[in-house]
Amino acid sequence: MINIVLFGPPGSGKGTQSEKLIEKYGLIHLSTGDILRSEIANGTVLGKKAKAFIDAGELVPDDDVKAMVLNKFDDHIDPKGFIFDGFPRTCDQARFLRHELTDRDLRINIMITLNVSNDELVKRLLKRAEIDGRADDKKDIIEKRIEIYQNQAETIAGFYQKMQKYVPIDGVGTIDEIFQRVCDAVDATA
Ligand code: B4P
Repeated sequence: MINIVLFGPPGSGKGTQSEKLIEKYGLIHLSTGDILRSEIANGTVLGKKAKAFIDAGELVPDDDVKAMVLNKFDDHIDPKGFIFDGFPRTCDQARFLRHELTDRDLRINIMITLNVSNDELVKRLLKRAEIDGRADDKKDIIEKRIEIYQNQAETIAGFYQKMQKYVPIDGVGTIDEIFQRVCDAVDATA
């Protein structure tokens, strides 16, 4: 069983690399961003609450995200493992994940951080905005999301460094080049 945390700033390619990892390793994809967007599309109570935070480039409150993860988690205790994409994003979420995994006799094998320069992130997300029209992919909101990420990044990296699970990866290059780097890191944990 492999459990992977995929971390990185907005637009670093977490979702993109997750799709390829799922295909290769047969893992369950747990993307808090995707779940939140689906809650919004379905007009649920959580979706209505989350929309205001996401559109403003802010993080959705920890308690809402944790409850949502717990639901998804218990639906799929898959022997092959999980990709936690965009989760945890705060220290509270990181502690919660460790606690819930330990309770189930599971653990994180590796935490991968995709490193990409701010200029490249803005460029990618503005390009995505042209295709997807996501409300949070506007220049000022993107900059705010990057700033929020940077405020949390060191603490989260430190959390996984202490557990000897932290692996930073250069997130610039072709999607396949980055995927090869990610796979090398994952395979090295096996
Ligand atoms: P997320 O859905 O996690 O998305 P993201 O950070 O915007 O993007 P990601 O890194 O997945 O980039 P992608 O592969 O799409 O978060 C959205 C919002 O939800 C957050 O701001 C927050 O409000 C909320 N949220 C989510 N999780 C939360 C949590 N745990 N707690 C609280 N709030 C939470 O790539 C971006 C673009 O780049 C794509 O267009 C892609 O095609 C392109 N791209 C990818 N790799 C590339 C490459 N190598 N070269 C060029 N372009 C590339």
